[in-house]
Amino acid sequence: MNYPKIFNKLLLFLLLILAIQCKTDKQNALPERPNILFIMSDDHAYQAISAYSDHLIQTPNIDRIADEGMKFTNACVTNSICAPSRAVILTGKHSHLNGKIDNRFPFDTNQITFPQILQNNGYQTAMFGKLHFGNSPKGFDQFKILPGQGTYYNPDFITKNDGRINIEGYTSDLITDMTLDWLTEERQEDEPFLLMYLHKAPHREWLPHKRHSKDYINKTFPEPETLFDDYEGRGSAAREAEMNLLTHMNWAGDSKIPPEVMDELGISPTANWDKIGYKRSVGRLTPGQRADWDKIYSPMIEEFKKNYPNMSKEDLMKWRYQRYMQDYLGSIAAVDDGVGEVLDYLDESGLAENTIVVYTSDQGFYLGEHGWFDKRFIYNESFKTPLLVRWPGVIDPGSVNTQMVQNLDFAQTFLDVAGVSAPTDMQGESILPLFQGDTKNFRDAVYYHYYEYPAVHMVKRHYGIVTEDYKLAHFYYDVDEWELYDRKKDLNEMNNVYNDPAYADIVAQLKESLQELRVKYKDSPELDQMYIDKYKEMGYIKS
Ligand code: SGN
Ligand code: CA
Repeated sequence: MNYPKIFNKLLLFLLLILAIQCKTDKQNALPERPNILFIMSDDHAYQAISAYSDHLIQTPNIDRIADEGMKFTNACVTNSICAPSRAVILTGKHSHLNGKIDNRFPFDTNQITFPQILQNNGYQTAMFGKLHFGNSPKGFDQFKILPGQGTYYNPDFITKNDGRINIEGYTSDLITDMTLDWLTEERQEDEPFLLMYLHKAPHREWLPHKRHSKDYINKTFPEPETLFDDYEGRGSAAREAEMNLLTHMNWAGDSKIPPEVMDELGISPTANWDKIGYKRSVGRLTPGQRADWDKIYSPMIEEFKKNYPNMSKEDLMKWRYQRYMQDYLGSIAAVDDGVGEVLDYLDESGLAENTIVVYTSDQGFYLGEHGWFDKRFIYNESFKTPLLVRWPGVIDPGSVNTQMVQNLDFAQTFLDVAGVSAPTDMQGESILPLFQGDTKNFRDAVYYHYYEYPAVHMVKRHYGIVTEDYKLAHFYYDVDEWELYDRKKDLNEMNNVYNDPAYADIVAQLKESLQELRVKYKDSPELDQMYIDKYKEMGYIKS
């Protein structure tokens, strides 16, 4: 049919209006007061989530959140260590302001946290699993938390209603069960919820459940390119850190060589808590659990006894890497199972539609990169952290965001999605616009500051600035060293180009921006010194 041209134009115009309308509808019509399921594991490296990289492990359930939601590839923390990260998440403030600069300083419980605000605004709140500090988290209608680091088997829990209890079983499964029980038995139909489901795994000492260890103990994993890094391209902090798989990982506590076998082979402990670590973890098993454990671990120990006398340093490093991966990845498998069960429950109960699901870790972790385990550094594996978010109808399935989001942003993001205004002294930025695909006007640089030194693993104090392209860090206290990495050209951060004249302009610009960030976030040389002085007061360092 031949319409006059004016009709075609009119039709085009109407279609255009309709398209614009649909887009604004999607941006405006946010579901009101959605539920928030915040899942966090402890020390879960993004390298060990198949949505990020499938060379080590398949995590099909965690991947569902990425497939049905958004994967953040540049999510990072402000201070790569457990308790400080959690304090940043709860308060929405950097460590130097919330005061929990390291694992040892107390957390000031008079501070306002986002769960308290949500609770005051009609959210039902619950927390299960590892918090790491305190024994009565404020702002929760219900909680069962592990004391301190918690244990892998037969854990104690500090509970809101029944004091301290002990439960027999595998901790990751128990935390999942508590979470599911709360959803089925205690959740109020007429209130939105904030549910914090916090795994202890895969934190050291990496004890998998037997349903996983029986397979993982026989697997062989690809080695990272930098397993034998000599740190030549970096500064003294990398050389002096005590995180090396060969020289600092515990033989008994971590590699699960029983103390008496160490003695038999003449292996010296790598630290004075090496053998204690084994007694504390494997020593906790019930006789039945221990029999299952021995059945699975004995062949590995026998094989090692046979081979050890002829192993070179290089062989030992490779062996320790495999042993580490078998237990570390094996203990992630139960986390993935648990996430699957909880996601299934959300589907079956119809809650999935109106629930934001977040999966993250308190920081990243080294899986043999640069020869290391542990975290702490501003370098990628520890500075970055996994972040996957699903929100049906708001976040497009399978989307990817590369922006510099931080654990500092959770508090304001959750308050924003709940329609509650955040206290003005919170320091993050809501990432809600990023969920909706609006990537403009978001920060392009983040601030980082690590303090716990001298202490276990001996990672020197440092602060720095990170953009999508560069990373500039200043190591201080017992050194005064700067490092610059070109994040696009040097993916493994092997070459400190701080003194390369080609980067002189970049260094100057970044130093200026770093100073601006220090001022913006209210950090300063005076605060740096104050926290050093506090270490002296507490006897952590000698004056
Ligand atoms: C323990 C671990 C360390 C780890 C810290 C902090 N040693 O001290 O390896 O860095 O916790 O971890 S262990 O032999 O006791 O396992 S954090 O995740 O809590 O920050
Ligand atoms: Ca941790």
